[in-house]
Amino acid sequence: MTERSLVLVKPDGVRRGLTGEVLHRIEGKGYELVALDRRTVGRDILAEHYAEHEGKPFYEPLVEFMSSGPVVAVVIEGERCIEGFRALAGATDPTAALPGTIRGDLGRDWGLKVQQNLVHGSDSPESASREIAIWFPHLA
Ligand code: DAT
Ligand code: MG
Repeated sequence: MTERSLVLVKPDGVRRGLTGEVLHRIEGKGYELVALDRRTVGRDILAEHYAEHEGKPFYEPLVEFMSSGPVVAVVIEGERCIEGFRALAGATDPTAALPGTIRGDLGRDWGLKVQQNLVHGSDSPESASREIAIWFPHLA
């Protein structure tokens, strides 16, 4: 079934000039770029986006990091693209992420409190529609 997913190139990815590389891998895989916007977001948007993680030990540093610079928000589309992008991204911990994945090829541990792992991708159809409504209300 054709579905949509919300992808973010996180501040570390934008800062390192890896936005094009991430988009290249998404397009190479055959997914479409439906919407794309670079923006710097504050706590309000991030609190909504990361609601499931509120109260966890990494939550505060995560919100701090995600608001530290611009992100590039992207809506992608294609058959099973939610699962497909998660496979492209690799495991959450960039040190453990397999080579061949975005995080495995381009990410590493920088010794900071939060894992700076370059990208976000929705993890289910429910998360995807919830997150697309936050970042691109006109597409919801
Ligand atoms: P993912 O981004 O792979 O979906 P997640 O939703 O579990 O992972 O967590 C959201 C982000 O929070 C993740 O990209 C990096 C950070 N994070 C998750 N678990 C962490 C941990 N144990 N220590 C530090 N940061 C963590
Ligand atoms: Mg997640």
